[in-house]
Amino acid sequence: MTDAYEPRPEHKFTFGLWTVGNPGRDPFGEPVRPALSPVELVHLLAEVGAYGVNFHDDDLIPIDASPADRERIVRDFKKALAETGLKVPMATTNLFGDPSFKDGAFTSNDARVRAYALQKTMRNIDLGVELGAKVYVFWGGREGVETDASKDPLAAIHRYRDAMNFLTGYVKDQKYDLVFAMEAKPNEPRHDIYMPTTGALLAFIETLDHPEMVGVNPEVAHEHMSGLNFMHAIAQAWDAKKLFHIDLNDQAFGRYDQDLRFGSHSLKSCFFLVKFLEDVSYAGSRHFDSHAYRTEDVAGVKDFARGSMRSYLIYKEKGRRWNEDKEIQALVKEASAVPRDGLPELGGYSRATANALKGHTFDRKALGARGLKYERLDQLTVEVILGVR
Ligand code: DIG
Ligand code: MN
Ligand code: MN
Repeated sequence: MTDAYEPRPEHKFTFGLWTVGNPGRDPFGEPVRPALSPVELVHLLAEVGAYGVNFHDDDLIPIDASPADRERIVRDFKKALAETGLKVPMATTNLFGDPSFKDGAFTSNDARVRAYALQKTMRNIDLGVELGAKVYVFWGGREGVETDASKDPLAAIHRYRDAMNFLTGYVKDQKYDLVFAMEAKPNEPRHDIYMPTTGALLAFIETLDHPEMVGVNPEVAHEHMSGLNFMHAIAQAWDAKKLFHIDLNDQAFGRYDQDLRFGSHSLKSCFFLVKFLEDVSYAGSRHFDSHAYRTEDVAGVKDFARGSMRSYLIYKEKGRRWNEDKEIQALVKEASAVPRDGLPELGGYSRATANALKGHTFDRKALGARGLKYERLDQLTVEVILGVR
């Protein structure tokens, strides 16, 4: 069945090898699905209509692969990309799986681990660029503590900054066409992860040597874990010109990282997120960092991938309907259409404006008495989402 919600390359839907390749292991159970090879995963993503595939170094090349194995794997991966036309927009390093990173990578107390993390990252930056990546993601899943007795947070921040500065220096030295996107998460697997939110990362990025090379890769689930409004985080990143990538999925508030299929739980927040991305013409990848339920077989994994893209496109259509709904737009306009009351023109500071404002008489009671019709506006919004408008 083909309809308006079929994925096309211009939608830039991407998945990580680790998402559709997730075997269904969880803290309480063993894998339920066979391990698929990167080549099989590329063909699976092509079959469901994805635009691109992303990878951690270890997803593609096992950490203990021989040089000959590495060469064969990369050759076969490139062949599958050529056969399917799939792109590789993003790459990232697994600095969280191997036991050597158990106390962090860039922020580890062990200088040898910090150095190994730089080596591992540089090597995969090389491979990512070779495969066409233009964005390199940094998720500091192990950059944190179980006890603050173990690490001075200032030392951790300085080490993080040193690592990011070294790696932007490497990219400049190599003359790579590559930007970095840092991804926040408040906890899991560490008890507390440094720079826990997108907002915290936006502040950290400004302290780097080359902040122009570094943006953010916000993930729905990770802001939701902190009980935050994800679309607001995206808007702030967009305003700061730092939305270099995005991890789409879904998540119940206050739970462990569920990495649910996009749009499957928080319908209203996903609606406003997609509407925002489309309203501002976000041109980056729509990357799904999520996985199928543990109940699913490989056919179910394809359902998960198709559903992720289809839901995005349905929300996109709902956003268009909201933007074109005459009653909704009239209420939106009315909310800001207020009498001037002789109010001085606001804008940049001037002494004249300050004096006029200080001298102005406000009818505070009238300001507070005004009904804003947001109940009606939200009801109409919900009706668009539910498909009755
Ligand atoms: C977790 O949400 C992280 C890892 O999946 C990966 O390093 C990054 C890239 O999307 N997200
Ligand atoms: Mn996640
Ligand atoms: Mn992610």
